[in-house]
Amino acid sequence: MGVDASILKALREAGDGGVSGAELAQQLRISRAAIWARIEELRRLGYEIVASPHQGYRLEAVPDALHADDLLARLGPVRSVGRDIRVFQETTSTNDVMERLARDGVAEGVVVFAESQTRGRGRLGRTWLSPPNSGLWFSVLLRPNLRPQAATQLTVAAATALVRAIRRQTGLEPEIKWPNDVLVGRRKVAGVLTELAAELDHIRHVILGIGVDVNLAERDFPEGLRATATSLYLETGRRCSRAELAATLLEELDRDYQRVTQRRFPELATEWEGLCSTLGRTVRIHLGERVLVGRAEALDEDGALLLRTEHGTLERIMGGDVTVEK
Ligand code: BT5
Repeated sequence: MGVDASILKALREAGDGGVSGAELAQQLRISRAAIWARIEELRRLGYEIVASPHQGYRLEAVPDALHADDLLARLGPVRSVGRDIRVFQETTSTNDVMERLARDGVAEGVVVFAESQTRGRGRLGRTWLSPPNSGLWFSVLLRPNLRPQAATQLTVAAATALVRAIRRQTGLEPEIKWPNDVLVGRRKVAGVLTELAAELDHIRHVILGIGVDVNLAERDFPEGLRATATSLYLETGRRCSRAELAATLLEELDRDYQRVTQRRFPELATEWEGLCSTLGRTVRIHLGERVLVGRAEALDEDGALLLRTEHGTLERIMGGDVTVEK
């Protein structure tokens, strides 16, 4: 952990009691002058750090911005996801940035956030709305030892982690719409884009792109999305700390990723099935030109949806667009 992350962590742990410059200097093994210089820099970034002769430094308020050091300081112990965090003010798409890092051979677990995306995307080249400073738009690089067909397990992991993190931070009860949507009150609040680089028999890397509408107001959504999309702010009436949610989300994602890599997918699938509003319903699935109608029955061991068609056959579905009929 870097110096700024360690300072923020110590300030947070000290709470109202504060922590003296001398204590910080001793903990971090740098001079008090160096601590003071870093505190000045953090203040410049918008952290309100008050200094008093008796209590030392106290963290009064944090900016509503994403900072890599702050996110690292908030994060509990993680095995892979979030070991390395990078934040950009603006990118085309965080998945593009990650693709370049992946090709450069960066280790798995790195996370790239952007405050805004100019070409955020969904599946099949669709557009993902990503206005500045109001959502979480990020990508995670994974290098699992899995067959390419099992990559859907990671979308399942991401959706489940999203539900738990949103629940922990807001008390809302989101639902999963297979394969990659997280809904609150039937409106989409988050989506997952899983991009894969693979050989025939093994995955080279997976980029999990995750978008969460956190503090978007009604006016932030274009007319065409207002009926189908929502934000955590619109659902709770309260602004949510993006940094806090991001840290929670990375912790939950790390946990579910371990379940996938340690071959504990059945456990994850059971949790997912309890959260998924698509199961047990009659659905229409558009797979390019093909349309299938049937009952969504369960997930198989790769994370594919098992659909009992109107003709009684069982089909394994890996992707596609779902409309719930009844
Ligand atoms: C998704 O695609 O739901 C995947 C979204 C993944 C976004 C993240 S953000 C970080 C990373 N970098 C990227 O460039 N992408 C990932 P799909 O199931 O195809 O849904 C796309 C559809 O959702 C669009 O056609 C719109 O109808 C709707 N939509 C677009 N922006 C939205 C938003 N912010 N909130 C809710 N719905 C949205």
